[in-house]
Formats: sequence, C-alpha cells, structure tokens
Amino acid sequence: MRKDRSGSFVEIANISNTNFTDSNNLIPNYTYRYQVITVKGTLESTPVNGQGVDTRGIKGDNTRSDRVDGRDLDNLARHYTLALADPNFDALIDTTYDGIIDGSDLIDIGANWATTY
Ligand SMILES: [Ca+2]
Repeated sequence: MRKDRSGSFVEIANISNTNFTDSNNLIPNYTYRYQVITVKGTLESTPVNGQGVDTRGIKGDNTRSDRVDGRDLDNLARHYTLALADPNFDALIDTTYDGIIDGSDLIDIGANWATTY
C-alpha cells in the first residue's frame, strides 16, 4: 500500500514474492509512505510502515527529460488547476503531491529551473 494524495493508503501491488519496486509515477525526492501487509489465506498481518524516496531525477521535471525547462512549464500550463478527480490529472506534474496542479508546482519548476540530472 502507498499513501495517496488524499492521505489514504491504497494498494499498489499484490504479489507472491518478497521483493517489490514501486515505479509508478514517482515524484523525485518526495518521501512516500508505505504499508506492507502479509496475507495467508484469509489471515492478514498488521501493517508494517515504511518509507522510500526516488532520488533519481529532479523535482519539477514533470516530462522526465532530466532537465527542467520550458517543456515542463508548458506541460504544467496545459494541466493548470486540474485536481485529482479530473480524468486529465497528470500525477507527474503534481510535484507537491497535494492533489492539485497549481502555483505550488510552478514553484518547484522555478526553484530547479535549467537544472539537469
Ligand atoms: Ca500540487
């Protein structure tokens, strides 16, 4: 389970092996909260909490081109004011992970402008 933008833990994988890598639309340098629950038949363990950070990439690089540039700004402009419930919401643009694409995400672009990974 991973904590989503609304603060709820949601299942991101149900696997039979003991290793799992979360690679689903991760924002660089954002600390994600996880819960691991083991299941056997109808029995479930209590959740074990953990966290993880994707250190690869730059916050604000919503096109994942390894450079914060005009394309990221253009991408943000095309999705500006969209919220989580909107079908065109793009998780990679919401770099503040608060469920809305707005000025706070623009600040992440500005703060890392012209930075390359
Ligand atoms: Ca945001």
